[in-house]
Amino acid sequence: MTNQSHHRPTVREAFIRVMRDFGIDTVFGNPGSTELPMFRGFPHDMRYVLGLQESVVVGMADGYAQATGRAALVNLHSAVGVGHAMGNIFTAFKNQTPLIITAGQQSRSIIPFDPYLFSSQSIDLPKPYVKRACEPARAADVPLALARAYYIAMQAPRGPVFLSIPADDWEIDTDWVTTRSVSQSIGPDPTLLAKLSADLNKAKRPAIVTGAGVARDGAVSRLIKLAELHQTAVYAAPMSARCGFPERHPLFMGFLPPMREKIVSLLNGHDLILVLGAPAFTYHIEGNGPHIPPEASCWQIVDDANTAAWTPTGNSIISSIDLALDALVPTSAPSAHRPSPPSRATPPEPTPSSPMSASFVVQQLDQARGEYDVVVEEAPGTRATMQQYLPMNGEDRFYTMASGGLGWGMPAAIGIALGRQKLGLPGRVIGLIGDGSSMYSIQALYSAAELGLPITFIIMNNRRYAALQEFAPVFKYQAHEKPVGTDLPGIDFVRLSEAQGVKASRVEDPQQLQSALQAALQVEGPCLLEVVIA
Ligand SMILES: Cc1ncc(C[n+]2csc(CCOP(=O)(O)OP(=O)(O)O)c2C)c(N)n1
Ligand SMILES: [Mg+2]
Repeated sequence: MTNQSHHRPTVREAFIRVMRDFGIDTVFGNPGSTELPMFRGFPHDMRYVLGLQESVVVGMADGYAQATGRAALVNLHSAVGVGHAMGNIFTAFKNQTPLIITAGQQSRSIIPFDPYLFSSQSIDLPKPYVKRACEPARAADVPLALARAYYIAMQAPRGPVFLSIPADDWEIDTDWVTTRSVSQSIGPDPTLLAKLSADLNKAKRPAIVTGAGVARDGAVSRLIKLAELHQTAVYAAPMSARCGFPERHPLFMGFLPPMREKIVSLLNGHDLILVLGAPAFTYHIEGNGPHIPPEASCWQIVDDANTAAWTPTGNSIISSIDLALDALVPTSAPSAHRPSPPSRATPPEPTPSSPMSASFVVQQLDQARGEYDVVVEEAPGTRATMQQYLPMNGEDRFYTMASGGLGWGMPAAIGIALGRQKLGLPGRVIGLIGDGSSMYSIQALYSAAELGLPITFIIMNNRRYAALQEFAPVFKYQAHEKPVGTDLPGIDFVRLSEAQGVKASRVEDPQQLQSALQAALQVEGPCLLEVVIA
């Protein structure tokens, strides 16, 4: 991996060579004065992907990093750019997406005079939602800091790393950096794993709860093997951001909600619960009592030591999921015959109505979509409907955000499409986005048009924040009492889209939905379909 030249390089030259050594040929950014020196003489074989607001920049980079499995490089403008980006930096942290986020800083020579655009506490600003934040003490150390940022971003648990770079650093002489192989995965403790294996072999009715970590580690086919060997029921972890098991598999039992009592009742009857690549459990509302059925024991495998530490019950093994399953599958020998778990009930067939129901739209989308298409979802009120009518088929077919922060889905769809294009993967990206959610980073459409990627944005337009209205009774709202600030009438998504260069149409009539969906899935580049629902 090392490269040597005879002259002493500038910081810029050494930085770009570190990027090349790591295979980074794309920069996601929104530039300002303090970043201009970084990009002077920008290499012709590298690509700068412009986002018109920093939430878009980070969301695109997150999708790209997830699709390619490699850290993506982001460039932001000083404190203001980091501020705009912060919501999606939080999301990247929760998604465990490897990002190297660079931000320009004012020139070192004028920092004593609190200059315009100076970020006075540059490294504190993105904390605590980055794994490391650094402004190198010397200009010459910037390329070395980039290499360290890459290793940290890629180490389990993966996540964003922040690097603040003063504008006058780029021309300084430095030395070439020798990049190295640094391990990224964590292997399981063999003693604990043997104990888990023995417990699992003895269990009478085990269940597996699968989270985003399974897909992140490319371990879905290993998990299928383990589940089939043990005839375990498989549930998706609450709020899982990826598809950790094919949802039409006979062992798939459905989705756990983020509510303690409901999880306990759904898992009731299982004597061992093995949670893979997920917190046990992510809650959204208050709950009481036990976290798992009283007669069950719990095992967890996660790559995040912090999550393992707060888990309230059972034993946790800190490990990458692929390595843990590689060790667990060969020792699988269930001691008792286990009957196959009962198959899931099929949901009722939705009927066309005017206005259309979300379930009818999602079921029609299931019929229209292609075999290799990928769904990126950010439509909170449609999530449960999607889980019923739009089953996903494995680790690179479904993405949402793990954080709960809206404004990620539109740009992430673009980054995922770009990453899939780089890997030469087939299929379109379908962005299933709520009307409210889309507006947090609607400028993403401009980037989609610029890049000409095969993406179909489907805006589920119910003219409101339905999820919040539906959540209101949890906080003791009466049936007739609507929370303030939750209606969004009058947004014209067709014009918003066309104004940014993305073809768009609207459908209200259930009879026209199927043909509208098919047309929107066949457009050459990006397009948007506004679907008016009840
Ligand atoms: C950044 C951010 N701000 C506010 C919220 C709170 N929030 C959760 S769901 C929701 C409504 C989303 O509306 P929409 O996308 O139209 O989906 P719907 O609920 O109507 O299906 C809001 C505002 C959030 N999760 N993230
Ligand atoms: Mg809505």
